[in-house]
Amino acid sequence: MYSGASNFVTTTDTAFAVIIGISMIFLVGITATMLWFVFRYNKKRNPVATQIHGSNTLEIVWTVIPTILVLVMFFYGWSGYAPMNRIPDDAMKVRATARMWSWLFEYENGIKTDTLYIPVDKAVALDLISVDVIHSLYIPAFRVKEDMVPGKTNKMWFIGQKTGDYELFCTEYCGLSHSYMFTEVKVLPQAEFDAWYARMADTTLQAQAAAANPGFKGKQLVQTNGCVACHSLDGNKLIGPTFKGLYGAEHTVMTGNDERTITVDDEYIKRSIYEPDADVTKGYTKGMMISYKTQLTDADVAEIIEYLKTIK
Ligand code: HEC
Ligand SMILES: [Cu+2]
Repeated sequence: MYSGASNFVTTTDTAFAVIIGISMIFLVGITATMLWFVFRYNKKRNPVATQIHGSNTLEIVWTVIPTILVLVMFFYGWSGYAPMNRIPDDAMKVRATARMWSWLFEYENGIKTDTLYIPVDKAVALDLISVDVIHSLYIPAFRVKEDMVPGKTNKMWFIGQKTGDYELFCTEYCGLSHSYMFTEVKVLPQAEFDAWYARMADTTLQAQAAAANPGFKGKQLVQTNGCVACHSLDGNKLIGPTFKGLYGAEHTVMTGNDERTITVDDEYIKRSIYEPDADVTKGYTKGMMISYKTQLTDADVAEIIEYLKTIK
């Protein structure tokens, strides 16, 4: 509690402390009264019950005190919640996209990542997009959480006040691999963030890295498009077949109602990405993978193929 990781920690934790405090007073008070009554008014000690009819004082007391307590809780809740809806004008904008089952963060200069990098002590505003079902973005350490609803752009903002890595995950049960929807927020010192931001946007640097490592660009595409939520790189079977050793492997697939054996080559991979349901790999479910026709160009697919060749 009160870690100060974001600007909303103190108000949220205070609201919780107040509510828990009031609840504890009632828990202890009511339990003690009950025990006292069992002792004082049992049949042996108090054989004849007393009937009480009406008491204005009592009624006023049990109306006014709870009303005040509820208003106190409301006050702390509201004063913590209201600022969450007032996004500062100078906030850095990031578009956060959720899909089954991964995250994508897009910055104003076009950078795309699967991890949220932010500078310390700077307001960051997220546009929350979902491309399929309802997800919910939650950063526990920052005390922020907001649903991501298809067709609607919800917003969220915060200031990361301490450098470090924090968990970010989906809290809306969104299907089979919901538990894979986690990533990190990396809060960096401003200078380090600026360096990262410039490096990621530097096309010459990116091109050099790509030339030095075959599959470099494809690897980025596979990460930012969330393929690894369903396809492992280490041979494990997830929702889809593993990418390990995929290129050149012989697979049995269902094409319509026909079973046939194919060799995984460029053409097959391209077809699998653009029309996943055309050939369904045996042992896997049709309709799980969406078509990436509108999201990945032919050039992107070629990069992905280069990358898949490297995972042996
Ligand atoms: C929601 C889960 C999911 C995501 C995300 C996903 N896939 Fe798939 N993928 C599957 C499933 C399930 C299959 C097997 C059934 C089929 O062929 O449609 C599959 C099949 C494939 C195949 C054929 C594999 C084989 O062994 O025959 C390739 C290639 C492929 N996916 C590539 C990708 C790429 C590249 C991405 C990211 C751009 C991606 N997938 C994203 C679930 C997913
Ligand atoms: Cu989700």
